[in-house]
Amino acid sequence: MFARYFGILSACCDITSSVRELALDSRRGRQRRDFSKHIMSTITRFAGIAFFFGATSVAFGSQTFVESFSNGSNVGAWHITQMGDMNPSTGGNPGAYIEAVQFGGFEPTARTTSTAPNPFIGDFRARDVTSIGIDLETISAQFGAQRPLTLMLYSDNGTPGNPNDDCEVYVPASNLIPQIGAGWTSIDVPIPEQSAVIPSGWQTVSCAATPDIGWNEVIQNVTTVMWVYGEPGFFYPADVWSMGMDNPRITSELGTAFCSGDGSGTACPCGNAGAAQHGCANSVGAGAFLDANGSASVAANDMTLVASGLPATTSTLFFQGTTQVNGGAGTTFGDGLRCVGGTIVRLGIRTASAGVATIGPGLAAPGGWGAGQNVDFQCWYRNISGPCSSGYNLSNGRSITFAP
Ligand SMILES: [Ca+2]
Ligand SMILES: [Ca+2]
Repeated sequence: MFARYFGILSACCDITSSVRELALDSRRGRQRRDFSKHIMSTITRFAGIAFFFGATSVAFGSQTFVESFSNGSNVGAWHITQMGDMNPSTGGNPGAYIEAVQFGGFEPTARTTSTAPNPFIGDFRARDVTSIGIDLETISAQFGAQRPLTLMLYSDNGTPGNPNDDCEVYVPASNLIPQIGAGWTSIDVPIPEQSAVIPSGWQTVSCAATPDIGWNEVIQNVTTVMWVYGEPGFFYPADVWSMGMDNPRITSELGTAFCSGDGSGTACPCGNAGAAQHGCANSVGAGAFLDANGSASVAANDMTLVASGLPATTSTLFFQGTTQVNGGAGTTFGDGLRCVGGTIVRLGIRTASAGVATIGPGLAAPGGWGAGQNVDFQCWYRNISGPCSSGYNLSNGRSITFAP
């Protein structure tokens, strides 16, 4: 039965191609502080960075870039005091880290200083950035500090020579900065980058336009990331600090969802629209979601495909193609949309467990990917009691451009 349906699938040939590429758009920034507003607290603390590296995680498709500072590496040019920073090889979390000792200041800040394209800055919305994190340690201070940590995203708004249109958004932590002698503290903040309005708990600083416009400006063109010891709008006494930073990190979705049953493309066959980025609704909810974990590296060959929102124990066929059907909008097929066309490769059939099916890693050989190649993925699954009574449905598509 699978083969029969898949025969229909692979026989279809409405082909257009849409290659999506990440665009890192960064420009030279200028630091400016003009804090004026009180704030709320929404930073979410996870147990630690192990959260992001859990190989068995299936709920969050993602890739995380981490700067460990080993062997002198410092992507993004992270600094605390810039000129006075050191790079010890031990004592970090673990290994090497950035340390600044006995420096005076009101609000110590760990920040990126490179405006050349790098993983920490750019268009967070286009890249589907989902969280930013860091490990911080307060080694010593004269007075100590009872103040929150704040994540700030700064944009020069595309005009590095004109500070008048610069804009910042920030969200403070509910927790305080790492206390003296408490060791390393890991903090991760979700980034609601798809929100069209400024998310709850976030504020803007110095933006010329409304907070919603400022949010959209910054999130699509971040030129500096800052972790600030303090809360905007408050005054703090100068102190003499020793502190360290390690593992600044940024997590984004792997690949780009397309051909979703959420109304953004072709309408679902029987009015069964799904949730944002998901496939069309099925018998158990708002559609299946195809995501990817691992990396887009062909050499690492560690990408896995994860389909969630499936009927509990359904059979799921993962497949790939070379083109996106109907310009990426898809065409109706069964209870869902057919998204992937061109040269089809079946990657395998998996039985879902609790509505989740996973395939990979090790897919590079069967998939035949090469560096620079864009591949489109989708999954097809049985849904006997589905809303349109065809007996089967599909996930959203996911487009991934592979790297060496
Ligand atoms: Ca380290
Ligand atoms: Ca500017």
